[in-house]
Amino acid sequence: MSVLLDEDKKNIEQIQKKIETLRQQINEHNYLYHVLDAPVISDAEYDQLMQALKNLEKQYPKLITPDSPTQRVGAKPLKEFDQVTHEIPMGSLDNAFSEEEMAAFNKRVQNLLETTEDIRYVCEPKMDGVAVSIRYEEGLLVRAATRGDGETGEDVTQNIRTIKMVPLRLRGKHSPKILEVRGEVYMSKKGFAELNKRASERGEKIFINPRNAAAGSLRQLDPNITKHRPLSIYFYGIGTKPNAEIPDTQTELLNALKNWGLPVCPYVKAVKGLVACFDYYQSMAEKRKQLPYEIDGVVFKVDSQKYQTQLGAVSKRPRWAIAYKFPAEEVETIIESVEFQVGRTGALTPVARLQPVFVHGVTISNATLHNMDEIHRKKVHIGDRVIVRRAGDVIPEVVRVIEHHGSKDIKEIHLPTHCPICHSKVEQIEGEAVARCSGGLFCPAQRKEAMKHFASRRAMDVEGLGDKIIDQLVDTELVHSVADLYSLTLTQLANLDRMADKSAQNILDALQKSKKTTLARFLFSLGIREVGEATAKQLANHFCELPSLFSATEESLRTVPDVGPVVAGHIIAFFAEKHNHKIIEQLIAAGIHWPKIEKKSHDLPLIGKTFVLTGTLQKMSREEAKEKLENLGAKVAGSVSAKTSYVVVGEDAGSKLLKAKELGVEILDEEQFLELVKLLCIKNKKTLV
Ligand code: JCF
Repeated sequence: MSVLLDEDKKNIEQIQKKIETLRQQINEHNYLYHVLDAPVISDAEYDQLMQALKNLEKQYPKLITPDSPTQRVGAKPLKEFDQVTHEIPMGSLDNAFSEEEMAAFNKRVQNLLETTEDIRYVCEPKMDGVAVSIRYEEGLLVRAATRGDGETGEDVTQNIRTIKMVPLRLRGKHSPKILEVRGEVYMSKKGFAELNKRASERGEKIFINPRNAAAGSLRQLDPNITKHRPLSIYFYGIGTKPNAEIPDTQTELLNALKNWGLPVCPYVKAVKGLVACFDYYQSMAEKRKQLPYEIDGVVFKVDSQKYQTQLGAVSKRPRWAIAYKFPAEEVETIIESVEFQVGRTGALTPVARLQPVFVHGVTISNATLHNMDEIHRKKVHIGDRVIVRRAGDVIPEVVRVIEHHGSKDIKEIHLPTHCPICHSKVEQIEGEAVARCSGGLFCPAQRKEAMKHFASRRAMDVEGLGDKIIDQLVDTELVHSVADLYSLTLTQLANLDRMADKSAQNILDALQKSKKTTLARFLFSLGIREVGEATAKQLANHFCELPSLFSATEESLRTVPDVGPVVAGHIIAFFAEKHNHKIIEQLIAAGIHWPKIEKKSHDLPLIGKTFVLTGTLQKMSREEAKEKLENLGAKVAGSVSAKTSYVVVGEDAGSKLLKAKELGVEILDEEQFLELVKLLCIKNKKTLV
C-alpha cells in the first residue's frame, strides 16, 4: 500500500513538472510573439502546447493555478465594477498642434533645466486607445484599472486578463515585488473591421471607431464577451515605483518592461534635440496609414529620469512629456440648413446640418458653427460649400467656406430672437460671443441638459438613465426638476417608449444607488456654471458641508484654489435662487447623502507659515515643492522678508539665501525640507503629497 502511495506521489510530482514545463514554454512563446515579435513556432504548434496543458489540468484540476495560461477567463459576470483609487494618479499629456508649440515645449524644458543643450527624448506613436494601470505583486497580475478621472478608475481585472498580450505573470526571476505598469489598450484596424462586420450581420450595435470599440469592450461586465474582442496593449510607463531600482532613463525603463514580458510599441526611438523630434513626427505621419492600429500623434518624453523628476508635473500633467497631435481630418461638404441648439446654461449653439460625408469610418451630418461671431468671421451661409474638420472625439466643426454655392441658394444665418424650444427671449451680453435663452429651467431644453448632466457618470452616475429617456421624461412632463427623478415609479418608467420592465427596474435601482454619493459629486451634478469636477472637489474640501457653502461670501469663495471672481459670482448667483434651494432640499429629503468631510484646513500643520524656495532642487521641481507645502497649509512667497518662516535652499542658491542669513530666517536644505514634509504628512495622516 505505502509503495503505491509513494508511486502516486512520484507520479503527481512528474505531472506537476510536466505542467510547469508546458506553462513556461507557452509563456516564453507568448513573449517571443507579443514582445519580441519573433515567433519561433507555428500557431498550430502553439495550440498543441495549450491543448496538452488543458488536458493535463482537466485530469488534475488541483494543479490549476490562477496564473496558468489556460486561466485567462475564469470568473462569472460582474454586477458592477469596483472603484480603484490609483496610488499615483494617472496623469494626462499636454498637447501640441504645431511645430511652434513643440518648440515652445522644448524651450520650456531647457529653461526649467537651465540648459541650452539638445535634450534627449524618447519618441513613440500615440496609441488611440484606453489608458489602463495594471498591478503586479510578486510577479503576479493582481489588479487592473481604467484611468477614470485620473485618481479613481474602474476595476477591470477580469477583462484585462483576457488580453493575450498581457502576461498573467511577469517574466524572469528578478521582477520587482510590486510593479504598476501603465499602457494603452487598443483595437487593431483589422480587428475593429471584423468585429463590426460580425455585429452588423447579427443586427447588433456598430462601434464608431476602434477606440470606442476598445473602450466598450473593456467596460463589459462579462469577461466572456471581452474575451472575443480583439484587444491589444502597449505599455509605456509605470505608476507605483517598483521596490527595485528604477532605471535612470525612459529607454531603460521600457527595456526593463520588455524583459518582464510586457509589450512595448516597436516604433519607440530615442532622439536628441528638437529637429530630430520633427523628423520622427514626419516619419510616423507617413507610416500612419500603413500601421495596423490607429494613432493620433506622437508622444515625446524627456529620457532622463533625473530630469523628469526635476521638471515634475503641474495639475497631473507631466512637464517632461507632450503629445504632438496629427492634424485633424478635413473634408468638403455643403451646409443644408442651420439649427440652434440650446445647452445646459441656455447657450445657443448654431449647428450646421450637412450633406452627409464619410470621414475616418464615421458619417458626419452635423458640425458646430460655435457662435454668431464665428459665423460672421468665417462668412458662412446656408448653401455654402465648406471644409469640415473632425479631430478624435471632438465635435466636428465648420472650418471655412470654399465657395458660395450658387448665389440664389445662399441664405444668411440669423440669430433667432426667441428660443427655438421655449420661445423665451434670447439675450446676448454686450461683448460676449454667446447668446442665451433667458428661459432658465422653464426651458425644456435647459432642463433636459441639466438632467443629463446630473445623471452622467462623473456626476450622480445614474446608470441606464440615458439621453433618450430623459428627453421623454421631460417631454411627457413626468419630471420637471432633477429632484422629481427620485419619485418616479416603476409603472411610469415602464410606460415609456421602448422600455422593458427590466430596464425600468434597473433605472430605479440605479437611482437608489446614486443616493449614496460624495459632496464633490453632488456639487458638480448641480451644474453651477463654471464649476467643473476639479472646482467641485476644491469647494467640497474647503467648505466640508453645504450650509457653509450656501452662505459663503465672494471673499471666502475666492480663497478656494481655482475660484476667481467669475466663478465666485456664478456660485453666489446659483445659491441666491430660492428655486435651487428648494431642489437641493428635495434631493436631500429623497435620501441623497454623503460621508462627512473632516474639517482639515484649520489644523493643517503649516497654517500661518510662509516659505520661500530658492535654488535648484534635485528631487522635485519647485512647482511640486510648492504644491506639497500648500497642501500642508503653508504659504509660498517669492521673496524673503522678516515675515518668512523658512527658506528652502537648493543648489546654487543666490541672493535669497544671503538675505535669509542676514535676517536670521531659518534655512532648510532639500533633505531637511523633505524630512519635515514627510513627518508632517505622517502626523497629519495624509498620504504623501
Ligand atoms: O499612447 C498613448 N496614448 C500614450 C498615453 C503614451 C504615453 O507614453 C503616455 C500616455 C499618457 C500619459 N504617457 C503618459 C505619461
